[in-house]
Parts: sequence; C-alpha cells; structure tokens
Amino acid sequence: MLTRIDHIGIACHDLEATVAFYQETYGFGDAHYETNQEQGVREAMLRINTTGDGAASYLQLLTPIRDDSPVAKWLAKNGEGVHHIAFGTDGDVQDEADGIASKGVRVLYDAPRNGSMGSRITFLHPKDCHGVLTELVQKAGTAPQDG
Ligand code: MC0
Repeated sequence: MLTRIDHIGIACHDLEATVAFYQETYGFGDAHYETNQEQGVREAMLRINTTGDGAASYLQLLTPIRDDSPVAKWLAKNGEGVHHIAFGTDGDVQDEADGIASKGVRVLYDAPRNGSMGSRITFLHPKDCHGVLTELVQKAGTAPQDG
C-alpha cells in the first residue's frame, strides 16, 4: 500500500544555493547529502515531517552530475522546478509496482534500484501518469535483504 508522500524531487542547477534557499526561507533543518552514480545526480534530502508508518516525507533537491542523466535532460528542457513525486510503500516496492503495472501503467525498471538513504526505488512513466514522473519508494530496513 502507498502510505505517504515520501518526497518531492526538485531539479536545480546549484545544489548548495537551493538548499540554503529552503533552509533560510522555510526553516528546514540539516540536509542529508548523497551522490547516486546510477541515476547521475547529487542530491540533498530535507526532512519535512515524520509519518505514521515510521518513515518521513522529504524535499529532494537534485542536480545532475552527468550531461546524459535524466535530470540534466529535464533541466535543459524545462529549467529548474518540480521533477517528480515519490510515494512511499509500506511493503515490497516490486509488489506495488507489479500491481500498478497490471492497471496498464509502464514501470520503468524490471527490478528496483538503489535510492536515497538505502531505499529501493522504481519509476512509473510520466506519460501514463497524467504528465507526472512518479517514483515508488521502499524505505531502508524493510526489504528482505535488509533483515
Ligand atoms: C521526461 N518527461 C517528463 C519528465 N521527464 N514529464 C514529466 N516529468 C518528468 N520528470 C516527458 C518529456 O517531456 C517527454 O514528453 C517524454 O517524457 C519523454 O522524455 P524525454 O525527455 O524524451 O526522455 P526519455 O524518454 O529519454 O526519458 C524519460 C524518462 C526518464 C521518464 C523515461 O527520465 C527516466 O527514466 N526517468 C526515471 C529516472 C529519473 O528520472 N532519475 C532522476 C531522479 P514529450 O511530450 O516531449 O514527448 S533520481 C532519484 O530521484 C533517486 C536518486 C531517488 O529518489 O532516490
């Protein structure tokens, strides 16, 4: 089941300046920084709130580390702004993706990949989701291999 907005992904050119904007303007706390080579991004996670399933909701600020990454391509076309929304699962992310695929939505990965803070993630095609690139997230510690 999808239980939360896990994060909203925001593409930006200057990660540090964008983090500073969110901290200074809204008072959000320390950022968790990470580089995801596979996705071609450096990112900062700003926690907004904890959620009823023991997880949390975040803003995810993303800047590309390669010109051929999805975020670089998207930034070149659209400029800075909201890039995707991510829903959190309370169970296995592949099971969730399979259920959604059975409704005719294209799942972009055959198997979950590595996301922020040890999570397992997959994506749904924006053209099948009314123009919204949609990510599914299973937080760290809930996959069979984590137990
Ligand atoms: C592309 N499109 C989007 C979009 N990206 N629409 C809404 N939101 C987006 N973010 C639209 C384009 O405008 C275009 O529409 C059509 O989809 C095809 O896009 P494209 O530019 O030709 O690019 P493709 O087809 O090569 O790739 C699009 C696709 C790709 C969504 C398949 O970006 C992808 O695989 N994304 C998933 C991975 C990802 O985004 N990673 C970055 C975040 P028109 O109408 O012009 O044809 S990594 C992350 O978030 C991790 C670290 C985490 O959360 O832990």
